[in-house]
Amino acid sequence: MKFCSFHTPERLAFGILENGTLYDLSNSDPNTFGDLYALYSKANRDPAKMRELASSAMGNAKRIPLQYSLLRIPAKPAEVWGAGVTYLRSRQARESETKTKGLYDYVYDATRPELFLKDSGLRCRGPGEEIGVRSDSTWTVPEPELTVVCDRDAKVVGYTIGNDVSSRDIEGENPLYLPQAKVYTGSAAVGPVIVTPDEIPNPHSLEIRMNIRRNGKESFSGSTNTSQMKRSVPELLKYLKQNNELGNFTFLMTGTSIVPPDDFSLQTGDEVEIEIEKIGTLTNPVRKLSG
Ligand code: DO4
Ligand code: MG
Repeated sequence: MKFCSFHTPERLAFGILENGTLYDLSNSDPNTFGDLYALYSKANRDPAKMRELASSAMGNAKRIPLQYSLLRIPAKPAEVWGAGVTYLRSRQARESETKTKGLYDYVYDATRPELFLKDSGLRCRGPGEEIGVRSDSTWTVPEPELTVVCDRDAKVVGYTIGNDVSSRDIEGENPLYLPQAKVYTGSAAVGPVIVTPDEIPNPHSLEIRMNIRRNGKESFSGSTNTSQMKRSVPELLKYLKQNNELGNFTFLMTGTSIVPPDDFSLQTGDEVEIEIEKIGTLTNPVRKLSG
């Protein structure tokens, strides 16, 4: 089941995307279906019960043909976390960009993964919304990442697509600048839907593709598969939840393995399209920030 949020002429609706149709569940019963959290609470935090409630409401739901521009962020993240250097390709890219050699080689092989707080819920964008490039960065790239949505016990609620937009020049200058390279206005995007785990029994075999368009033409494209990830989703969640209060719903980006060439940097007007098998496509325009 693919949960989503979308605009209707009346309000922001919550529902399901199935075969090109949006089912407006909140139209029938706003108490149960106001948003993903309302449904989750009504289902006593039981994912199977959530699906059961949602499927039984689909029959009476208002149906709207899908238009991508209607989609909004599928659920408000309590926080967005990132995992880093989970793929060999990321390790190579980080080691080549950094002045502090050896750190990323170390973390790739270490028992403890790299986890960082990407956003407290303020800076994360949904489908179609602008992602940012810092005004003081000359080398900024998108990072297409399978993103896990979990509850406060780190139980998986679903999967979505994440873009961990990052300033490679700032992190490359000094690893202690990581928060500035990773956390700023429009530095994250997630969506367009949250897919329940029954549709993705194995998150470690999903194709990921990224396309960047500039002036109407493809300027970069690349692909990978989550089977290349060194860490597992349960392993990352285990570290995320240890001695750490989590909110409903915490989004965890699981790391990148698609890296554009070193002379590529995002600029205003670019459009980043990330597709993950069984989830869909997340598209965001880019804007260089001022100030
Ligand atoms: O250490 C930097 C983080 C790397 C990252 O975000 C990734 O591998 O996806
Ligand atoms: Mg990343």
